[in-house]
Amino acid sequence: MSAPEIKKSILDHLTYSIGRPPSLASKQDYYKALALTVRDRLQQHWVETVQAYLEQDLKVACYLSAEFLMGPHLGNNLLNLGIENEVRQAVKEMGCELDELLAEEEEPGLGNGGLGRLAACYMDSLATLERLALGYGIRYEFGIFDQEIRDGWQCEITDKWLRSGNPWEIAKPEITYYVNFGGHTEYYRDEAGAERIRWVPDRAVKGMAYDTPIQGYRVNTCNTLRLWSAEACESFDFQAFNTGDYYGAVDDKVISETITKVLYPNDEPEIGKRLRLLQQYFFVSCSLQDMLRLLDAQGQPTQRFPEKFAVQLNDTHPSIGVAELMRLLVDERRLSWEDAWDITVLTFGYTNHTLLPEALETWPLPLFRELLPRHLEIIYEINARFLASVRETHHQDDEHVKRLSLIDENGEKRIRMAHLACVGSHAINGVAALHSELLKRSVLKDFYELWPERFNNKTNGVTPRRFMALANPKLSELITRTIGDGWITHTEELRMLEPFSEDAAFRKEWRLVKQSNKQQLADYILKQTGIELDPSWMFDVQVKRIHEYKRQHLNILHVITLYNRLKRDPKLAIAPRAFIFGGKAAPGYFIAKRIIKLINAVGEVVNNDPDVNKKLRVAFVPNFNVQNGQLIYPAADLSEQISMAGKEASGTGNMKFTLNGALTIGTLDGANVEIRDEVGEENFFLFGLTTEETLRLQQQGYRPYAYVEGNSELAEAIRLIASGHFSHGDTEVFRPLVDNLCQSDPFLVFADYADYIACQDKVAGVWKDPENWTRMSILNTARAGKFSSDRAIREYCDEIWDVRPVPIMIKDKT
Ligand code: GL2
Repeated sequence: MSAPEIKKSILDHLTYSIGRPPSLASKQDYYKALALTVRDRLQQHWVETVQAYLEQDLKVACYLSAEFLMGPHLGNNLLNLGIENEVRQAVKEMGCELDELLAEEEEPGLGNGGLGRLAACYMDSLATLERLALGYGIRYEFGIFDQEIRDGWQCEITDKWLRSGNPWEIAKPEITYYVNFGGHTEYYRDEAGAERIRWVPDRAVKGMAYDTPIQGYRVNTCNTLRLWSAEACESFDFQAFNTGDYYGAVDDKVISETITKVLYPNDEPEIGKRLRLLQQYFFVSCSLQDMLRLLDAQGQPTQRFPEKFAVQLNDTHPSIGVAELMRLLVDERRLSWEDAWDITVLTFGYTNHTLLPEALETWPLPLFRELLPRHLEIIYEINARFLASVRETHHQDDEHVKRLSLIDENGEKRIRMAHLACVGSHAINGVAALHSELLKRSVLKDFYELWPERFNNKTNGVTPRRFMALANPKLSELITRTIGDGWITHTEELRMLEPFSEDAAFRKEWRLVKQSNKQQLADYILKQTGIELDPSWMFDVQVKRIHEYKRQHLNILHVITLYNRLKRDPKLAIAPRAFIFGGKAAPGYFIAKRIIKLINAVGEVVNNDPDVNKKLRVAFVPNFNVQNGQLIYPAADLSEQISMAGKEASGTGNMKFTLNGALTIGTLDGANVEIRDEVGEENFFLFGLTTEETLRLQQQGYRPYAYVEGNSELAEAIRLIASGHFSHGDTEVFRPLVDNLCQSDPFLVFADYADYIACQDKVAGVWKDPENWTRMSILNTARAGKFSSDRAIREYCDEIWDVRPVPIMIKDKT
């Protein structure tokens, strides 16, 4: 597509789609007209991709996820189509700057963090690797809240991402499904006289599809992200309307539409809310009905379902799908239980994303019975057959059987969704080597002993398109100029950079790129916070959700330690550092919100104290999201991956930093272990207890206060926080945090403090030798190829889904 063609299309869209003469058009209008221009192009690829699916007997990967954290579409689509230069020129001729139009896009924040962003990276890789795929999820009207910082505290602002419309999606009112809730079940006799069960629901909502095209990088494959939006079945209950109950009549509509209103903003812990279960069932039912419709449309028998669809459960959130597919096959399609079960298990794969016990989803039985009475019966039946087979073939004792059961009978009875997912899937995986091993040893041990062959590891990955080529154009240009552009789709080629780590001229260019990225971030931070950062300082960055296990408070204890050292001796020669934090806390997470307040409070004191602020600064970047993440990862020197060992399933931010040449200070947790293996232990700053050591320490009876007594720097830091030094004399505000650490410290912050500080001192030493630091930085990028989502998706496709590449030909390029 040439610049003149693009220009013409933008003008056409201004006139015909938006209805504004160019002289009156705002930046937002231009952005939309450009987005529609790009979308037209995607649609051509999309039609050909769908055509290929219809003409050939192909298998599709269906990724079921309650979250898709896509990030802005425009920049990514221009990159993947390879038309950025033409577009830049076209809009310039119309008096616009492309960067200004890019800034007009509201980020679709339909996810909380790593899990939702992983789904988005996987969609990018599936299309780029030319694998047919459908992403199925929820079109939340309000995504993750916008975070503002007021007086150091997090404030949550409703995310109205749809307020100016969404040019990337296409509403498909013809693709709708009914989803039932509530009511009861009853026996009846079918035409042949056989006794069957039917569900008599007392409510229904309609799910409508909104499709977003997902374009692969420089290929013709364009897949679909299909998000479901809930609507009332009828606008009014006319019965109620006619009898004068107007408000009662709209009530049903209001309740139905509530289902997809808002994303639950909790990153990990279980919430157990009724509306959340409704959301899960709603999108899963729509998605499975959609697959069955596609199967029928191709004239395929139901038995072929697993040959046509590989359905991946992104955590347990969609795991009700196991019971729903059984219901659709047995009740609606009248398959035998045995046939339906074979189909179900062959179809599903389950990815576990967390070991945190409080995050493992369970639903109270009464709630389940009230909303999904038929599914409860089906789960009972699955459980009865499963436990009978366990008793029979594995001779398990009662205790064992109890532990395996889909129903937790300790206290209030609850359905264990992870167990349902395990029983209903032929493949079960963790998201990093360590995590997959720990799964087998802890939460899923009994299932591993039963079916070791179902367990496997799929280490996470991130897309190098968005997180390198798009986010870090300068580094990408340097790399491409040096080793060619093959790395964008074959990140293992980054290895070719290794010898250049010994080339002083190359190192200088590498440093200049980093410097320029840091300047850009410093400008952004100044604008957002008023805090000035010097790009020649070390940028020490921790961005991720705020959670105790991720230990942002360990990081801030290091800041306070350096502050104390400088206060004691203002002439102390320490390497100047900017500590940059970012991340949202779940609105109801009391301690996490106090950690944000502490970071800002320490920042206020440090940044305003002339004794220290020439060597230390602290900035909290508000509203960490995909968009500003793209500014942050390329500007980091040091990546903080300091979770307590055994708690972070994988992490994916760690990979984004490494690919962009940051060095990591980290524990042996999640994918850090593999990052260190790849980049070499000499290029990684390791500290902290191992998983085994944390378990041992906690078993022995951990006494956090002993560590305070044994370490004067730690004692001083804690004393300062407690004394109100960072809170204008207020000794109450941080008391819950201090008490929690001193009395229980569930994530072993104190136990790891001394080793962390020693390691940070080592970091500071290495930083003093810029040539060596740069050498290490280059080697980090060069050896991080494994962490591309392309590698991860190839493994899923080859080892779990059996989904092959299908090159798409464009027949009629007009
Ligand atoms: C998470 C894990 O915490 C994180 O370590 C992992 O990288 C991602 C993706 O696999 O999944 N699990 C989870 O519930 N959330 C995550 O980010 N929210």
